[in-house]
Amino acid sequence: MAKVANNSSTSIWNPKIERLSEVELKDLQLSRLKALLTKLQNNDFYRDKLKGHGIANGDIGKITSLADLKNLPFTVKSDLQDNYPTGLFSKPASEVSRFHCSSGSKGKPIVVGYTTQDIATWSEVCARSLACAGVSRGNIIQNSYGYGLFTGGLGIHYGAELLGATVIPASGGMTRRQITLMQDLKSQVLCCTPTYALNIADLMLELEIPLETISLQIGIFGAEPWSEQMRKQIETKLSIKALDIYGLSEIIGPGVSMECQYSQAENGGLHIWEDQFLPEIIDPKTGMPLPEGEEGELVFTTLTKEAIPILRYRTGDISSLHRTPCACGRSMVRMSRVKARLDDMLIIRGVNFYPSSVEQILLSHPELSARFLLVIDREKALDTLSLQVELDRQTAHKWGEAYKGTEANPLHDRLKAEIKNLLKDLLAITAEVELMMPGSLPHSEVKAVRVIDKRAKK
Ligand code: DLL
Repeated sequence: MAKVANNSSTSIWNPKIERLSEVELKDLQLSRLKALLTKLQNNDFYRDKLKGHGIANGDIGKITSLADLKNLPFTVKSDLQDNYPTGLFSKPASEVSRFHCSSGSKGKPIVVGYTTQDIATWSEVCARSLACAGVSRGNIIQNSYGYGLFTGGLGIHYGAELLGATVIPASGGMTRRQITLMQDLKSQVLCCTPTYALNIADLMLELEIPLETISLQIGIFGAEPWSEQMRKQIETKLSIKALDIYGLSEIIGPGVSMECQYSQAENGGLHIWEDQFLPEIIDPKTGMPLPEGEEGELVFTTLTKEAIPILRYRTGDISSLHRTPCACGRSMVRMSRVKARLDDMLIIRGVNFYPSSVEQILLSHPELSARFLLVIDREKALDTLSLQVELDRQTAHKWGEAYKGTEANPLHDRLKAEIKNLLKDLLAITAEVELMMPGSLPHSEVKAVRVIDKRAKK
C-alpha cells in the first residue's frame, strides 16, 4: 500500500500553477477577471448590476488592474435566494451537467450548477487539496462527507479519483460501519466534518476498539468551524494528522483552500487556489478592502466558473490573508482558518460572542466532550442562556462509579462552577451550565448544530 506522504515528501499536484510567481499570478487573475466580466453579460442580474457600476455592454476597458476590483459590485447570499433557483446562472439548463444545493439551514436553499468544465475544475482543485494534505496515488481514502445535494461527498470523490487514490464512498452516518470499513479496507485518509471525526473516535473508545486495528494517518476535515483544541483532540484520539479544508457551495464546494502539512504544523493557514478563486478581505461594515494580515470578511470572485460564475461573493466567513512564503513551495496566498461566520455571532444581553469561543473553553477541560448546545431563550424581556455539554465518556464512567447510588455528585458541581466562571471571565456571559451524559445531545452526521435560539419564535 502506498504510504501517505510526510512533510519531506509532500508533492504538489499542479506545480506549474501552484508555484506561479506573484507577477504571473496577478497577470493570470486580471485576464481571467476581464473574461469573467464579459461572461457575466449573459446573465440579466449581473448585466443590470454591472451597468449600475458603469460597466455597460461588456465594456471592460475600465478594469486595468486587480485594484479596480474594489469598484465592482458585491454578490450576497440573498441575491442567490431572491433569484432562486437559477437566476444567477450564466449558462442555459442544457449546458448544466449537475446541480447541488447548499444546506440551507437559514432561509431559502441555494442552488448551484456545474458544466462539464466546472466539474473538471472542481476535480482539479480537490485533487490539489488532497495532494496538499499529503495524499497521493494509491492511498485509500474513506470519504465520509455526505453524498448527495451537499457538495462535500462528490467534490472530494472526484478529486480523489483524479489523483489516482482509491475512494471508499462511505458517505456520512452508520458510525459502527464506518469503523468496520476502516478496519477491513485499511483506510489511510478520513474525510468528514471534524465533529463527525470525533463521533467516530468516541465510538471506538466506547467499544474499546484498539487504535492498532485501523491504519488511518491523515484526516481532512472541514465544512464547519473547528478550533485548535478540537484538532488536538482528534489527533490524539485517532492518532492522525488533522488538516483543514475549506470551501462553499456558492464558489464551488470543498477545495477552495487547503492546509498543507507545513502550514498545519505552524497554524499558518490554508492555501487558496487563487488562480481559480480571487480572494479579498473586506471590512464587513464599510465593504472596503482591508490590507494583508487584517481580519475581516472573506470575499471570493470565481475566475473560470461557467454555469454560475460569481462576482465578489461575501462569504460571511471571518478570516485574514497572508502572503508570506510557505515551506511547501506553493506560492498561493494563505487564509487563516475560519473560526466563525459573521452571522454565527450571538448577542446575549448586549454581549457578543461566537459559539467557537465556547468550544475553546470546553475543550480545554479533558473531562468534557466537544458536543455542546447553547440554548437561548427570553424571559420577561431578558435573554437567558443555557449551555448543555456532554461529559467525556471515560470521565462519565469514572465519576459515575465513584458516586454510584448517591444523589449529587460534587465533581459535577465543581466542574459546572468552573465552566460558569470561565464563561463569565473570558466571554463576559452568564450561562446556566448543564452536564449531560455521553450520547444525550442530538448527534449530527453533517454539520454540528451548536445553537438553538428560541427568541425568534417569541
Ligand atoms: O461546507 C463545502 C465543504 C465540504 C467544505 C466539505 C469543506 C469540506 P456549504 O455547505 O455551502 O459548503 O457551507 C459553506 O461552511 O461558508 C463556512 O461558513 C463553512 N465552512 C466550510 N469549510 C470550513 C472550514 C461546504 N474548513 C460554509 N472551517 C462556509 C470553517 C467552514 N468553516
